[in-house]
Amino acid sequence: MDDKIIILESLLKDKLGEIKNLVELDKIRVEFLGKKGSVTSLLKGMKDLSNDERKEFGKKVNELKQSAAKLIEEKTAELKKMEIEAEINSMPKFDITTPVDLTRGSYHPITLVQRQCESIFKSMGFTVEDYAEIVTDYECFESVNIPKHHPARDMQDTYYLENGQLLKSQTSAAQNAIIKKYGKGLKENGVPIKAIFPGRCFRNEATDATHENTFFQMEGVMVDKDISISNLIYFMKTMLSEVFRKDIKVRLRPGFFPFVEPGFELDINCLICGGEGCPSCGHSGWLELCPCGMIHPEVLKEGGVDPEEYTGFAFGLGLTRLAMMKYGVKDIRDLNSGNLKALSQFTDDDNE
Ligand code: FA5
Repeated sequence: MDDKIIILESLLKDKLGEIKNLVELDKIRVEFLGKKGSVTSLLKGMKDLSNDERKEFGKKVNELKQSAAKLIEEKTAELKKMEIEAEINSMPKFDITTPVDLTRGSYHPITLVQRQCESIFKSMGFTVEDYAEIVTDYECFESVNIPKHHPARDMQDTYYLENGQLLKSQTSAAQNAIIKKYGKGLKENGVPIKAIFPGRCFRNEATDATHENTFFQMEGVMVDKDISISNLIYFMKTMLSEVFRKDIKVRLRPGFFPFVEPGFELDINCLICGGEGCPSCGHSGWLELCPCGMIHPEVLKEGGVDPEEYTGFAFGLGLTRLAMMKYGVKDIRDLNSGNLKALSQFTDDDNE
């Protein structure tokens, strides 16, 4: 009987030396220590032994059980350690000393034209203002002379939140706040209101080569005594000649916006087709770029400025379309595509 104990112990050691993983180890555990395992079955042969022999043999079988359990426990720890090391070795290596590729980042073309326009207007004494993207109905429409149910709202369907707020459909949503903010300085110190406010706009409309549901505009306002259409035209001309640095054809035609009177559409001759007509300009040869006009007296009044004493102009430049024209991007949707290969080819040479 003792021989059987010695043989089993050496067999267990041999098998433990060969196995490579925890699944195999578990099979061996069951084979030796399970209810029907070899160690347990040793006890079955004890019935033929005398009392003293049975006592002695039972003690030895228990010792074998304990030593087998210990050997299996040690093997379990060894195999777990090996598995963790193998997992670590299979992970991609991160080398903190690898040099950073500084050439990767680049400014988005819309950021480039926005910065350029900001610097042009700053050099002409305008401040640059930031404004919210989520606004109230009052800010976006009512404060700029578009009361509830006014048909002009149909041209600017947008996205509404459950609390009644909305994603601004035009940067004109900031006009009232800007006029209020700087109106005090105008009245008390005679400092003209001169501000631009670029921002992201949203419209619930079908997209095509010149229309996106998310796009950028840059609004500008100037209010002072004796501001006229001549001032408006001067600033528009200066802005366009600085942005393009070459002669470009523009046209000014009447346009209706409830917050200006008179109102104009300023169109740019399509720089993609040279005015011949193509999908980028809706085959008309012209692209609506920067509607503008003289601020409506009601809008000045709503901002706390007396329209009898002061006048002003406002414009709403389509920054995304400006980026299209400046960089020759044929389809506006490419600008929101996130395609880094396409978007990283533009430089900020103009923003020195
Ligand atoms: C307006 O949004 C007026 N708030 C502009 C304005 C401001 C007029 C101040 C007078 C005084 P309009 O909806 O036309 O107007 O948009 C202005 C410009 O934003 C357009 O000429 C165009 O360049 C750009 N734009 C409008 N809708 C889209 C669109 N879906 N995708 C890309 N650009 C757009």
